[in-house]
Amino acid sequence: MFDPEAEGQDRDEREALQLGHLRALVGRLGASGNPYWEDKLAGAEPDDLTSMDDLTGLPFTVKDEFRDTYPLGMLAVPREEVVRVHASSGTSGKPTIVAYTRNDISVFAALNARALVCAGATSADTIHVAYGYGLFTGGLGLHFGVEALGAMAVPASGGNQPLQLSLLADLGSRGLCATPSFSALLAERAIAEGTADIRLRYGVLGAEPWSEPLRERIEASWSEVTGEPFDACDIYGLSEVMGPGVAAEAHDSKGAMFVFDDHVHPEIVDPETGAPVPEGERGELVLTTLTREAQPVLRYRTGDVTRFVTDDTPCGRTHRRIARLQGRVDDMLIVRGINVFPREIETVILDEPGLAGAYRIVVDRRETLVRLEVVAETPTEGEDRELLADRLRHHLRERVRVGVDVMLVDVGTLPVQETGKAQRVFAWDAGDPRPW
Ligand code: DLL
Repeated sequence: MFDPEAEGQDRDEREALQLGHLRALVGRLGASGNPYWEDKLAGAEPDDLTSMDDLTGLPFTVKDEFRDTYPLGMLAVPREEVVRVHASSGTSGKPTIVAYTRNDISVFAALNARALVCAGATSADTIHVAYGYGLFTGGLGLHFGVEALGAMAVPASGGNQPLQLSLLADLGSRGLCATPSFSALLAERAIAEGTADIRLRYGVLGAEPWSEPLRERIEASWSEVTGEPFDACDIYGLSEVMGPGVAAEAHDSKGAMFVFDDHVHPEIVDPETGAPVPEGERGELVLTTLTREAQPVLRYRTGDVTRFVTDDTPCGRTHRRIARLQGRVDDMLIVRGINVFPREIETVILDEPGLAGAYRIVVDRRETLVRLEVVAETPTEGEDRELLADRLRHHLRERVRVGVDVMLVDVGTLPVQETGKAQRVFAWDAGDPRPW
């Protein structure tokens, strides 16, 4: 562990700590002099909070509030105390700006250091950071985490695969921080080119949804490159709350992530009603920043779908765990009344050995009745390709419970995406060309 005292803290003690932080937060927000916070708190006082359950008496925060107060209307400290901003690229309109005080940056770094250690990092390691550097929180977030750990950071950022592979080999990096899709691309290229001397042992992979079969594929590919085992571990976070390092998976208890809940408190609610879901059921993750100074959020609706997991873990960390993310409330596809998560489709595609791995999901909305199509690359040809398409159609129907059309194309047909989050789902509206 990076911070054994905090990460292994007794649960009752942690709850007392959380409550203390929450009360202090409400006190600070009330005294901030910012009308946004006065409205939000609607007179709530620290003394109203006697247990963490009382948090549910406070209102939710939604993404639009960042837009409405753009750029810095949610600040809870004087502007002079802000030492950095990041921004998330929203799909339309202005980006969301997030601000940090010096202390926020040091917590951000420490939580990323925890996430790195969860994946197997030590202070002696060289760690290659291939998340984008800049306004995106991924590059600088993990970078400061590597430095807080005392390891050596290689700030490679995204793109330029040949340079990335030679740096990985020359500097002997043991850790790779990247999106899962970019990590898969790099590993496949290293295999194709027979790059020697890569010594990677673990990945800290996140920023986009990824399935278990993609994990298996990434682990097997890097193992093929290095001849040693590789742990691909998940890391979760979002700009509005801080960036990466909100939650992370440990290499010895994969499948669920520890939420660093001494700083960020998780709830899981029914996305329709906002009420807490019964323990262990799937719902929308809601996060409260307990210690953030510059721009805290109270009960932020992440839009991400997960559930609490209570299995025992061998490492001694006592944080609450959440299942790896299922998808987003808003990118859940509703096809002929059935809810479909793109990740379930990915699971079927990557489980099929005849496919090359690259794929797109097309939501064809040209007619009233929405049609779902999977376009996937395969090296097979002729009759074998027909058989493969039939098998895939059958497995998709079994898994997602709606008919999915399948179109198989030659390897190299779909455009390769080297930077940013992988885009897998494309809408096809009337009048548009085919979306690739
Ligand atoms: O993606 C922060 C980050 C950087 C996380 C590097 C992990 C690694 P945003 O750009 O604000 O921040 O996007 C946040 O991305 O609400 C999720 O929908 C999605 N997301 C992030 N991590 C994961 C993950 C960064 N591990 C949004 N699995 C979130 C699935 C993820 N989805």
